[in-house]
Amino acid sequence: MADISTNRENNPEAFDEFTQRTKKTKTNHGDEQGENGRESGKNVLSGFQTTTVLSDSAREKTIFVHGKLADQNAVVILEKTPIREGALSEIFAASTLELDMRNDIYCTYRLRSPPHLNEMKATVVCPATEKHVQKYQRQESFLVEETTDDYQSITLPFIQKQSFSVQWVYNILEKKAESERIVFEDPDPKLGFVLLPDFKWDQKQTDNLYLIAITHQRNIKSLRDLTSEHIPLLQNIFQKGKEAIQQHYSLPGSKLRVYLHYQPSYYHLHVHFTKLGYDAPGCGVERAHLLTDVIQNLHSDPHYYKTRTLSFPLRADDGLLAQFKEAGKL
Ligand code: M7G
Repeated sequence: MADISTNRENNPEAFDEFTQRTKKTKTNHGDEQGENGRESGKNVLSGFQTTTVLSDSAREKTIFVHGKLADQNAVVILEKTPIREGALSEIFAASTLELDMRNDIYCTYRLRSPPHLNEMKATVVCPATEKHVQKYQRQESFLVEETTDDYQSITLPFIQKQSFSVQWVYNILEKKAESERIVFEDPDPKLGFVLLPDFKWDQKQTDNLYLIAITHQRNIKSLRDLTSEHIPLLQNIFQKGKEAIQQHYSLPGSKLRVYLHYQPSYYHLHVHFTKLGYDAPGCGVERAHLLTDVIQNLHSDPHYYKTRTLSFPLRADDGLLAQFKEAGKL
């Protein structure tokens, strides 16, 4: 794998250069649609040079690519977007059809729909750190059981040194990015949060609805930090988050899966809201903790998450896994 030396933390100028370049593109074309890389007109990916395919899935219709964008390390994720029911009549009326095979009552065709009905979602991380490249690389996982002592002696020192930057989270809270995407905000500094679409969701249909609620409190890293003192915050997120989703997307709470990840990738407390039935990445039992269970557990034991052994999966080349192995825990 290519050497990953640039990142936002150790090379802010490089990050700024990419941001400036994309901002300039917006101005030049006067057709701005949103944040970095989302502007129409100019293709900021035209010079992307692929180094490796990190993973792909024919079933999910996704490919994760590592490469270079203007000499900086970048990860690009391409994903074919779902077919919307509302687009069906146009797809049937305006596409061309080429017969692949016919057998009795069975036919398959190549259907070429008009380009606007055949979009891909492209997510760009640039400059990407080595940790981003690892995150998106297909890898074997191992389940780790973390005692409270393990958390203090292994996990906490590791995440204090090596976790992803949460600058993007602060940008959202300070309205420096994605402000137009905010669905709901409770500005209370203790109980408040911002609810907005997760960047995995293209917002074209609610089948794969995915929002995140980010707390205004900045000192809660993860589930491990929660105590009964946070119950009002968690209840507030649960109640108001569900109400806002009902209002904006007409989906009742009974259609939502509301949970926290342990371990998260970003150590600033946030809650995931996904549509029940959507097999969202990371919604499996080994990583997702239902918010209702979390609240109940804290009711029954104020220090539940401070004292319990918690299990979670780690990918083969995760530095944290190496630390657990070194400590003879695996
Ligand atoms: P997580 O549990 O910390 O990690 O969740 P995960 O990515 O391994 O699930 C963080 C969530 O924030 C994920 O669902 C990400 O897709 C989402 N996310 C990450 N970033 C960098 C952004 C961003 O810049 N904007 C938005 N809206 N969502 C993001």
